[in-house]
Amino acid sequence: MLHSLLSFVAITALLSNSFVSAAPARHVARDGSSCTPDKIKTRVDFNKMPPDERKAYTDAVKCLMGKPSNLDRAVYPAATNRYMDYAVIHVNRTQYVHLDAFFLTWHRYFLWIYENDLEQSCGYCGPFPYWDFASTASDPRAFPIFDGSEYSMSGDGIFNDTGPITLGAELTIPHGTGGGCVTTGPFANQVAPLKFIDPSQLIQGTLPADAFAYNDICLMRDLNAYVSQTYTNGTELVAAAHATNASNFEFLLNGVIGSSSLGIHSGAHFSVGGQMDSIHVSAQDPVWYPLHTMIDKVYWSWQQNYPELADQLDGSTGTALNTPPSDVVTLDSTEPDWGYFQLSPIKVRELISTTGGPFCYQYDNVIG
Ligand SMILES: [Cu+2]
Repeated sequence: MLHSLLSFVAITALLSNSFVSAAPARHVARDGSSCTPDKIKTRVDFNKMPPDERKAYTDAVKCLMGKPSNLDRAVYPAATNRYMDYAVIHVNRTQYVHLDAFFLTWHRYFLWIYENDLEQSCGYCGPFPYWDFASTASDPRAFPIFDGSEYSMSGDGIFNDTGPITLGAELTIPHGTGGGCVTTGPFANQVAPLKFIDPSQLIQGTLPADAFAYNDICLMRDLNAYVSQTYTNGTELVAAAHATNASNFEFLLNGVIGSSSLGIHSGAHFSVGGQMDSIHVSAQDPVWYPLHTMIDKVYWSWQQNYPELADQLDGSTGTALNTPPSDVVTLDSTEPDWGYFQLSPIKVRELISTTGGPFCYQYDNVIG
């Protein structure tokens, strides 16, 4: 155990250094004080966007995939382009920003950086979409987002029935309708070079030694209506948007890892399958962004419904399952970094409001 902890510290230090030496980002955070009604941006449901707007969004994502990486390819062979830089940074910070008190605000800012990058690097000027996975819970394949057309986020993986999927000692789910490579839509035959990292890695607190190696693996999906009907339906989302406090909210979102209590967040991931089944490497699938924007919408809705609870944290620490042990996170804690996209340290309290600090956005409606 000591050995693995030490190597984890060493790997982390090595990675942090190479982030610092990478080229600076072009992204400039906005001044929250200037977030006036005429400047605020509104995020919308992908399925309700007109087809040409959906395509403009996926075109911008593909544009990012065509931009060079700013990471050191010797350290991060999987960072094949700027889009993959985000996925690599997400893997690198996974232990610090999941199943802990940084989860909601760290991801909120990660999405904001990505949204701004689509604008500034790829000229995207449409709205930033979320995937309302409650509205598609009956059967995700039946909606525009996964219909596999050029106006979708690509479809299901090709069918490969490998039997029921074991997600933990207490949880096995039926196989979905895919299981193989994604071969339709804008992201057909995309390579997802970060190999699968098992969520149980969070319990050890380490990354595999070859976590950032390049692998010639296709993007895979296994859309799963059983999972969406069970874990991401409208009742579950309304309950979360009306959680009585931050720890109850966190429980409804994230459940208990390894148990049959999956929660909305993991439920949404497992309803897509493939790389999305890995907390670490899931950001390789472009649908990760609309999915996490929906998680942020649930968070925003809860904050809107209960303004008096909006800046409450759940009392947990700054590491997944408190591994390695860390301090309880407060509003004055400094967020784990976002690699080279971060220009200066940011405190949790700066990321609580979507119309303060660096942010200036809202959602088209409140859940609840
Ligand atoms: Cu994440």
